[in-house]
Amino acid sequence: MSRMQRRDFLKLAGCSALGAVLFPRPGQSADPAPSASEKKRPNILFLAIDDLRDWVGYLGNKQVKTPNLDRLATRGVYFTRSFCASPCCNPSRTALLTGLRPGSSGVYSNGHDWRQIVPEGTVTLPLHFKNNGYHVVGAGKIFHGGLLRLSDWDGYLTGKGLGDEEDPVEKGRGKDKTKDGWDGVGGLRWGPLDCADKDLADYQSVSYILKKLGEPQGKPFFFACGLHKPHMPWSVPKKYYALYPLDQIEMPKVLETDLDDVPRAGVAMAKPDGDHAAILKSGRWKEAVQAYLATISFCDAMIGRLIDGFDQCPNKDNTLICLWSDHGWHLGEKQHWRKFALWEEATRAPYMWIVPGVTKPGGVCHRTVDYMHIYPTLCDFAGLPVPKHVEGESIRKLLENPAAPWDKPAITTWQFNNHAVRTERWHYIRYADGTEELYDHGRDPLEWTNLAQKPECASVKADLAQWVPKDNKPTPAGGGKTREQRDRKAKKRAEKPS
Ligand SMILES: [Ca+2]
Repeated sequence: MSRMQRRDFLKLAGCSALGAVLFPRPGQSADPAPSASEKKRPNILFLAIDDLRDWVGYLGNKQVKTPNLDRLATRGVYFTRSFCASPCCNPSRTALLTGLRPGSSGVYSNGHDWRQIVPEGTVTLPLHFKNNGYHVVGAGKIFHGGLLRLSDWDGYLTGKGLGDEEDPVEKGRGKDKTKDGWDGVGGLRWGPLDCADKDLADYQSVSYILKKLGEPQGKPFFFACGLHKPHMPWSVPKKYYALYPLDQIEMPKVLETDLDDVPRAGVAMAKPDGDHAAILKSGRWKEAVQAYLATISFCDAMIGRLIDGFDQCPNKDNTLICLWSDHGWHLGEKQHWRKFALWEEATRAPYMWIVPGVTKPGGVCHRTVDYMHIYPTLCDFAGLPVPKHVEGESIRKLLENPAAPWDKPAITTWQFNNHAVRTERWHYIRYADGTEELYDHGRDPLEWTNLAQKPECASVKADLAQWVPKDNKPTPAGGGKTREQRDRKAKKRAEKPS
């Protein structure tokens, strides 16, 4: 950047304090090569989406309408084989944000309070950036609901429904079906709402981050915006439902006998007698698919607002964007609904990076990555040391050149000692009881035929099994409940007349 460009940038930024970061102070060396501490560090816009599976236009889904995610994806590098560390909100986010895989932290489910469980000295991603001179601000769902630690942040948009509460009060989220405008089958909740976008919490999270982006910055910033949708309830303004007329919904391709070659441990995860049986009985499968699609498009509209606002932000040219969804979602494939399983639908999720000066527009990476690489990659770009406890490694080379060699599989863990290993061709699953599944994505992208028992696949399996995490902490005591949940339960019990 020339001196003139720097001056223009500062003027645009409306920020004299930033000069302290960019330029030597009087008395400091006039050497044009800045020292490490003076180097301009990139700002970070960290975007988390909840429960968005691979149903986005840019990954090839033909019916979903995601024009904003699609246009953002063209600006940098998007991944076609990106996988969560765990197919469940809390363990996925805890792994990504602490740098510890579920087996290393012992955080396996939504009830496990990471704040009580992770080893002492574990520094979260936001805290690490806060400790190293970044202005760290968040909104919405970054950590799983109720498990936010405010002291890790310089600022956070708090309040009911805005990321720090498990049960937000917003339209369509309440507990009363008639009054709160939702419908559904069993625990699957949805319904078109007669309200505006701004009545939903995600809208407020985006507005808050946009406001922050417009403010003068004295430090490099780390702004995190976590969108709740398309997490259930799939209750969004009715205009999003209107995008998907019921008679035009394309249903997921499902093989009725798909579970026949899945071991018992996998069938137990699928729970075919649960949500799927209820959906079949109700005859409302298509409506559920429509509702999920509508909610994705609402999420996409929020991403659109964010991009449009970001493009007006004075720091845009020195701000990298990292966008991820915490895991995928089943809509009846393998007679399974929701996440909570190790198959492709539950583990694959949208993931992209736009890094000024590093990624080139139109980059597509087909390498297998999981989210353990996010923490060290952000440290890499910010010039920060990577804390010792952080697993994973920087994917800078894939962002510079999406075709660069990469020999790491993506690894996903669900509950104690059940793991999936995904390479560009193979998907290997090993359950805690030792039973296995193996799918050849070269021939079977829908994972219908389990090859694990084929003698000719023994060596492939052995290669993949080497990647299965070996040291896995036991499930924490306490019935899988957070401390607050346990306290509440104990209080209730004490109040009960004997
Ligand atoms: Ca099958």
